[in-house]
Amino acid sequence: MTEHETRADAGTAARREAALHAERRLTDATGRPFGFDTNAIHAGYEPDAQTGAINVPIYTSTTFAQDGVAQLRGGFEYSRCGNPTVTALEQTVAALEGARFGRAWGSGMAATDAVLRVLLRPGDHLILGNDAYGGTFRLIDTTYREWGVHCSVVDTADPAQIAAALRPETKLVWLETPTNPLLGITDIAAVADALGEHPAKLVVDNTFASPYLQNPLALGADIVMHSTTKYLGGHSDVVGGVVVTNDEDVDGELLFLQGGAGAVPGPMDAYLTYRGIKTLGVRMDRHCANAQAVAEFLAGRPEIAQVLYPGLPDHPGHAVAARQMRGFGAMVSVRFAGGEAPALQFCENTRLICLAESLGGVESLLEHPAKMTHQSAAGSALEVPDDLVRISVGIENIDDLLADLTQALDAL
Ligand code: P1T
Repeated sequence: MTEHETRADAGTAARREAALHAERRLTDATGRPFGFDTNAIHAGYEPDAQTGAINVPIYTSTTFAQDGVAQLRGGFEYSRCGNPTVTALEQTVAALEGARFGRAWGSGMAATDAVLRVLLRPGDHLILGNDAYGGTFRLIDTTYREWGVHCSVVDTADPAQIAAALRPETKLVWLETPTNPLLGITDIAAVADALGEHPAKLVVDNTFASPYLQNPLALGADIVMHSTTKYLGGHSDVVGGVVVTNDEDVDGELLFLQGGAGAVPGPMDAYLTYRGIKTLGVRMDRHCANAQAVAEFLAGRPEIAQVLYPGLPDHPGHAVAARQMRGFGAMVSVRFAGGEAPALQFCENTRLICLAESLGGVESLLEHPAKMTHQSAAGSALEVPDDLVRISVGIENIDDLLADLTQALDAL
């Protein structure tokens, strides 16, 4: 949408934009599709025609000169409604998710809010997984509830529960897989089947997997949301969100909201995220290998009652994860045999692994969800146990990580 188009024009604008975003996955001269890493590096941007700049410039311009009244030179008018650096990010994530359309937002929560605002009206109903980021639950349980939206919370690992919760006014099913923070796994294709002909949209928050490990659109999801603050950015230095879809009507509404409500990223933030994505594949390989080693190590420690990691064969979602993911991710949660006290103490005992919220950066972090990221879910169906510690396993030397975990457990 451009600054002066009305909401009704947004569909037309979306179709024009579609040409920019369509079929972003690249092929070589013979038509052979390039692999993930090649797309991550090249899909969003070609060297600048004028200067040959290998990297997308950080277009700090708020506005763009017009060749005549309402005649846009390069498709850009005003940076709230479109910016070339932001477009490079959107095209890259769309390519990596196999989507026609991608829209970037100022945070993951802004992306979530945009999807909810596009799909829901007062009196509507949505279905939410019983384990999800606390901020997602909080937004639905406050702003959207006050707006007259009804929510059913179900275990999305059991698609029959979703089918049973569907109502005529259900507009969307929102799920995470793996979930935050309990690392539950949902069979995305089975949920898409359970929805059948029901018009509710299936939305997957793919933040924990990243597009390198899982592509929900190919499994039947309608919309994929990412907090790019995590693995896509990858360096804990930029907050952002992206929504991708093949649904032109949904994308038209998202495009309208970008310009109409304005929760878009700035060009510097978009660039940092875009830059991070170039190394997503190599980072995720190391993240996954380190996480598997951390999970196996923790499973052998007497202080730990349970390790929640889909890469462990005894995880209830292991078989589904092995089928729908290319790796098991790098989030590992543990429940302490001694309850909350050792869990809290452990969080303060690690030295290399930093006590902090967030995840997906190169550095390992850990946190206590019940008192930190998921505090707003206390007393709800999404409440998390107080003996739980969540670890975002980074890409440091694995011996150093295991040594830190060892000393932190030994000191309990
Ligand atoms: O923080 P933000 O970029 O706004 O993204 C929100 C969000 C959405 N979805 C998932 C699965 C998330 O994990 C998050 C953010 N999560 C944290 C900050 C956290 O520590 O869990």
